[in-house]
Amino acid sequence: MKPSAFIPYDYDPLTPEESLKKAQIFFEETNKRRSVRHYSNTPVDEEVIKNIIKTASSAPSGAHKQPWTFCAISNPALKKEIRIAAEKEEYTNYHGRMGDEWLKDLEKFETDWKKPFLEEAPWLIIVFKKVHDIENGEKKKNYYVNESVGIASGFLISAIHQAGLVTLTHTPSPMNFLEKILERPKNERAFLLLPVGYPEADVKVPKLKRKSLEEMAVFYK
Ligand code: IYR
Repeated sequence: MKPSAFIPYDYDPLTPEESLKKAQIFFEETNKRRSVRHYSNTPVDEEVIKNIIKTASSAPSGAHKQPWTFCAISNPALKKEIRIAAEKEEYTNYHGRMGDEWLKDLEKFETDWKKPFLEEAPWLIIVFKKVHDIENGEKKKNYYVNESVGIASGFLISAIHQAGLVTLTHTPSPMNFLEKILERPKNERAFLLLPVGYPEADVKVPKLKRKSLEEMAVFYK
């Protein structure tokens, strides 16, 4: 296949002042995002979910392979099946598989093996990574799959937040039950599960402190 033709970049220039203002505003908005574990049953329009997913798929990826599939689930029976299977794994995780240090690190989040949000949230988005592609029955390489799908998941979380919704990065482990329940093709592996919806009224989140710039960045001038 020939490389695609180059086209002019659709670029909207900003003044340095506008740039600073927008960077500050985006930080303030993004910094308000929190992982939320309790959802209201208020429905979310499928069109919103479609736009959120399109944003995620606009992320950069190795050789522009876009090695991902986003499964959006609102079907209550399917959500229930996923909850039952996730709780089975999480029960084992919380009763030995995670180990004492891990359980201690999680104490402040008050999580446990029960995952009601998997049924309460109006949508579950499950991100699958494609370890390789299949074209006409032939294996085709994908590159930097974990990095690419991780970046797309970041875009997804930002899009959810921008749309006034909340989510949580849920990683039941192992996650291969999702491939079976959703009958995904052999080249797809579950990467991340995100419940999406509105927060339950008066929901509380853990009191956390984010690292200061000095603690997490180094400038070489
Ligand atoms: N997957 C489990 C445990 C868990 C692990 C980490 I690291 C967290 O930050 C939170 C939870 C669960 O979802 O409960």
